[in-house]
This record gives sequence, C-alpha cells and structure tokens, in this order.
Amino acid sequence: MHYCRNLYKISSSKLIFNTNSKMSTFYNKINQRLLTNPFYTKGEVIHGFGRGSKELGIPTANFAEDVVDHLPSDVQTGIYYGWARVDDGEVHKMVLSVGWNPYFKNEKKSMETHIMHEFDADFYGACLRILITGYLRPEENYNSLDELITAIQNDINNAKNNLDSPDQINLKNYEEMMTKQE
Ligand code: ADP
Ligand code: RBF
Ligand code: MG
Repeated sequence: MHYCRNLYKISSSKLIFNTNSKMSTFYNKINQRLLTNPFYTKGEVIHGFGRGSKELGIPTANFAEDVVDHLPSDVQTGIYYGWARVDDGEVHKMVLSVGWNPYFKNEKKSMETHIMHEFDADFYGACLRILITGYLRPEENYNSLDELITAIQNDINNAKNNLDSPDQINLKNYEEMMTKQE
C-alpha cells in the first residue's frame, strides 16, 4: 500500500443542499457550487519556495506540482477557504491560495494551505487532506509585502467567520475527511 498516494481526480460530494437560483454573480455562483459540491483533494506536504512565509506568521503547506497540475479546469486561481486535516489529526479551518502568486511573479502554479492551528512541529512529508468549501477573492498583486500580509490576515478573518456557519460546519464531517488515512 502506498502512503498518501497523491490524488489526481477531485471527487464530488454526495451532499445535497438547497440552491437559490437567484444568486447570479460569479462570487455567489462559485460559493453556492462549493457548498453543494466542495472540492476535495489530498497529497504529501512538500517543501515550497522557502520564502519565509513562516517568519511572516503565515506558514503555508505546499502540495506537489502533480496535484496542482491535476486540478480540474473549473478550479479558478484565487483565494479559497475550507477544512484541512494533517494525517489522522483533527480537522481545522484553513485558507488556500491557488495560482501564480503575482507578487512573487511565479512561473509555476502553486497550491498553498495555511491552517488556522498552532502545530507543535513542522509536518513535511505528512498527508494533507483539504476540502475547499468557499471562495474569497481573486489573486492580486500588491505594492508591498506589508499589503500582501494585511490582505492574507483579512482572508484568515473572513474564512474563520464564514466557517462558523452551520452549512460549513456540516461539511467538516465530509466522508473523505473522516476516514482513517492508511
Ligand atoms: P515552505 O516554503 O517550505 O512551504 P513555509 O514557510 O511556507 O515553507 O512553511 C510551511 C511549513 O510549515 C509546512 O509545510 C508545515 O510543515 C509547517 N507548518 C506549521 N504550522 C503550519 C500551519 N498552521 N499551516 C501550514 N503549515 C504549517
Ligand atoms: N500571493 C499573491 O501574490 N497575491 C495574493 O493575492 C495572495 N493571496 C494569498 C492569500 C492566502 C490566504 C495565502 C495563504 C497566500 C496568498 N498568496 C498571495 C501567496 C503568498 O504570496 C505566499 O504564501 C507567500 O509565500 C507568502 O510569503
Ligand atoms: Mg509554503
């Protein structure tokens, strides 16, 4: 058995929610879609760009290129939030950046998860499972690192609030997140 085989096909939820067809903006549409049908994926935590996100107080666990390359085409670049689980630990709130990090002019698309939890130690090599349940905003370029950090802290606050809603808490029990990781 492979430990934490990287997942290439993002599965769809069997959960059913009432949808409101009057919601029509892109933002509402994508959020309605994620609540009804969240994106689930998992993979090994690898070393990222080493830009010192941790020193900025926002460590981000990076997925390998092959997981990023296999995202379905309808997962647009941008900033998302949802639930995360490291190996068989507890399920925590997370924020996720998917894209090119314009501030750093990346040539490779990346997927970085910041988990809202204080861990005792790093977890490179661990299996990270994430469930993407909401969309916050597109990726932006910023004039300074300070502005980027302020934007990310704002994302973290918005995500924390949104994840307190009953629909979001429901998704915490998503089947693939609950099973034991072999
Ligand atoms: P890298 O460039 O290697 O991704 P970071 O500075 O972004 O380095 O730190 C990411 C690493 O920090 C993760 O791979 C993980 O091992 C560790 N880490 C500790 N706490 C967290 C957290 N709350 N969220 C995400 N990663 C964390
Ligand atoms: N990088 C950008 O260039 N533009 C962004 O708008 C942006 N938003 C982010 C939002 C979140 C929640 C996270 C976790 C990262 C974001 N990043 C963004 C990526 C950031 O550049 C990367 O994590 C750096 O390594 C931080 O030092
Ligand atoms: Mg990182």
